[in-house]
Amino acid sequence: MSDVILRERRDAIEILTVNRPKALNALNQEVMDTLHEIVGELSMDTELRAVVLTGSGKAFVAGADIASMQELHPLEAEAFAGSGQDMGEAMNRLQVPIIAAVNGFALGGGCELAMCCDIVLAGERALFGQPEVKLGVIPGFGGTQRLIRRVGMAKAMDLCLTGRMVKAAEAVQMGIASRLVEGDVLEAAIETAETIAKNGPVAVRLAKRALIENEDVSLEAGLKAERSLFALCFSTADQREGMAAFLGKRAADFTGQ
Ligand code: DAK
Repeated sequence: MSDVILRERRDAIEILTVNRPKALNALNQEVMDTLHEIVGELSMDTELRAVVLTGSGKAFVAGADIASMQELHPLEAEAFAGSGQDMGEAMNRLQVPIIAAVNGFALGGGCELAMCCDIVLAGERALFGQPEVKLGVIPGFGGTQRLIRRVGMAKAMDLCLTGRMVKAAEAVQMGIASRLVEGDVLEAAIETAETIAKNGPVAVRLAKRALIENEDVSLEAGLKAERSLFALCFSTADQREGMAAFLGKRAADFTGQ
């Protein structure tokens, strides 16, 4: 089994660590294929409640692997970008939330990978950026598109055209990251995952779906989808348990049914 992604299970939470610290966890084909495969495996895991994604050493992920991209033919580059984009879509389709613990550099493909996560926690040493133009290329794993949606055109242009890095506080203020964490960002991500794991499992999955699947639709279509997913909650034991527990002034014991 490849060790480019380390896996640790803590009850209902899976912790994934991109593990190529000598190359600042740069994404080569092996990392992307392994991550994609793991996400596929996790999609069948009914006990899973949340995933945490982080990097070994001083980087989250410092981008796509420049050494393995250097000699790409345009069609190979298209396939490489395609596999990165597919991996991102698989992360979005995973029903449970993925929390990025950004412990250091999140550049290029690393920033794009963080933006494929549902919650992005930025540690004090986190640095985000899309420096591809410095290498004579543009973001290829969805960076331009996900940035526009997260931060708007003006800021997306600034980041993609200058290639400058932004620190955690600015990344939060821009909307790339959800929250700045002082102290151990991985522990904060695990705590966030544990908080999510205590909530109604079906509701968490449906809330992620309501947000992800309707980002690009009209308000009217999004509200319609939300109504249907809200109604679906009322077919679950979790809804009955959650409301009964509240009214009975006790903690809910959700079964994920
Ligand atoms: N790829 C490969 N190796 C990398 C790397 C990367 N992205 N980033 C760092 N490394 C390696 C360095 O080469 C160095 O290796 P050794 O020399 O020790 O063998 C080691 O990691 C440590 O890096 P440094 O010595 O440079 O460490 P520093 O602390 O001094 O600097 C840094 C850290 C993050 C500022 C610096 O390493 C850096 O600027 N790295 C490159 C960051 C970057 O440009 N990232 C974006 C990569 S481009 C597309 C598909 C995808 C993409 C684009 C198009 N299509 C096909 C359309 C995506 C592109 C990218 O992500």
